[in-house]
Amino acid sequence: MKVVIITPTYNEKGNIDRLIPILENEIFPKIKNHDMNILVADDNSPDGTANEVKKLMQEWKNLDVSSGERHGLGAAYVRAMTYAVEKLKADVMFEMDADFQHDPEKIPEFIKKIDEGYDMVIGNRYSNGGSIPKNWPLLRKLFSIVANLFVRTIFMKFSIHDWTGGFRALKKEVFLKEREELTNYKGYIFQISFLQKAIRDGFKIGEVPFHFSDRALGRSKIAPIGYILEVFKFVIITRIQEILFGKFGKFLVVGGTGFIINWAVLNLLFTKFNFRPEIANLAGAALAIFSNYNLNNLWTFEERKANNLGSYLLKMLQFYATSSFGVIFIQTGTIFILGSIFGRENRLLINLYFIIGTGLLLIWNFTVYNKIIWRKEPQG
Ligand SMILES: Nc1nc2c(ncn2[C@@H]2O[C@H](COP(=O)(O)OP(=O)(O)OP(=O)(O)O)[C@@H](O)[C@H]2O)c(=O)[nH]1
Ligand SMILES: [Mg+2]
Repeated sequence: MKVVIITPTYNEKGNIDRLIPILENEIFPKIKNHDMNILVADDNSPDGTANEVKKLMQEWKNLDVSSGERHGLGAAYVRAMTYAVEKLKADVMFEMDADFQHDPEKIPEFIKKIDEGYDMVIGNRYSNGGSIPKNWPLLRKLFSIVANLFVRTIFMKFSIHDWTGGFRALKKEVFLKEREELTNYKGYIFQISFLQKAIRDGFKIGEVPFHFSDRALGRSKIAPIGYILEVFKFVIITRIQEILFGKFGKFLVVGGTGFIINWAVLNLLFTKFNFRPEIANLAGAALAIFSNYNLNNLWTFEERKANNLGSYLLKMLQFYATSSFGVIFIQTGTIFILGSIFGRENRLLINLYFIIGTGLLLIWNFTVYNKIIWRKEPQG
């Protein structure tokens, strides 16, 4: 397997001078079964980092540099990973900072995880023995921890602890699949975005805990306030899109078609066939629930749909029961409770109760559909 360690640099001359010999002389000899290489992703650093690398390239044939204009960390990674895959024929790539915050001694552990079948392996600073620098100011520690907790919570992905770090190993397939979209994330946000897309597409993610040291030499390139805002915006927007264009969005569309069916049948039976409106509505609602059930089964929960007649009928029974319970106890119950507290005189208030009740009904229905009727079967 050809492994390329990509290290992005902007004015890291003093660090890269030390990092390369350490990798070449101390780390690579320990890794016997893989072809180890280094690619420095430099953005025309004014301190001459690239020239330094070129000098070292005369000594080591497995060392290369990808130079370009500075458009941010993410842009540098996309450029260098493209070079690594297309020119160097890499099978596996590493992301690793040049400033010794990422302990090179950990590289074999990442490779072991890749060998075990993980597609992307994430360095983890927040659990199982991973840590951040003790001497960091409290505010920086707090930000680092809170930001990662925030991402995990909003994405509801608690099993992955470190979203913002840049010590990672990944198979080339992960990069090739996500490359197109990643060109939109040019700065540090590249890291969260890459991981989120890899998870979304079902790649297998592993973690390696490590101690994140303080920067050895040189200056930090990150602009904290801008980055915090970017993280916040990315995570919130991505989550809303996931919800609206995911199962919940489909569920809402199905609900909308049910509403139209209910309304159309009520009007048809009432005006053309002289049914009593109550009976016409019950017929419309029953048909709407039937249609909702089938659309949810075939579309919203497509990959968990009933696979035989027994399960189709059982799910349908559960669906009718859930829907009726929701309308009677959740939606109507909300209107009753709010009416008892705030009064029933005002039409505007009644409509407000209806909207709140319907909102709760939607949450109730979706939760039962998702967690009970069409629950994910445990894997394995
Ligand atoms: N090519 C390139 N590399 C960059 C850019 N910005 C940062 N880097 C490199 O990316 C790595 C991480 O950046 P750092 O500035 O160390 O960010 P940080 O680790 O969050 O901050 P510190 O803890 O202060 O070091 C370093 O090796 C930087 O030289 C960039 O725009 N282009
Ligand atoms: Mg750093």
